[in-house]
Amino acid sequence: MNNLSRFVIACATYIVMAAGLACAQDHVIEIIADKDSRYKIAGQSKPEIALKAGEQVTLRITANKGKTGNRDGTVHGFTLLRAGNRTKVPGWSFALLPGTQEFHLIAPSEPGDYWVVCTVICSEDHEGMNMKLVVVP
Ligand SMILES: [Cu+2]
Repeated sequence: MNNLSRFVIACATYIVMAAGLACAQDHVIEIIADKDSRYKIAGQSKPEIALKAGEQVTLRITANKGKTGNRDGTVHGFTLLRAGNRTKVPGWSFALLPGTQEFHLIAPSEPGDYWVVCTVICSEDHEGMNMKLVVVP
């Protein structure tokens, strides 16, 4: 093998590794907080999020106004609770305005079951606006 081909292979290896790294750090989840007071994820009949403990994740949430909303313009909420004791996970509570917003987050470090709940009275079906989130080791 000559030097040039060694160089080409080294470059190709580097590019593949860099691309892999970029993908690993760019876990994007698209969520709709919809007008019928339900969270939705494209391709899933029941919305559920799976994250690796401590991973970087981007939530891209599109909120569509239901029948009611808060006076400050927020139409839905998104708050993460630990399933066991219903306590809030710090840094995981958002007020959603109509339209699309992105949140750059770190997944909880503790594996287990979590619940996302809406915190804005968005319609008479608001109580049912939740979704499971699972953190795996
Ligand atoms: Cu709600």
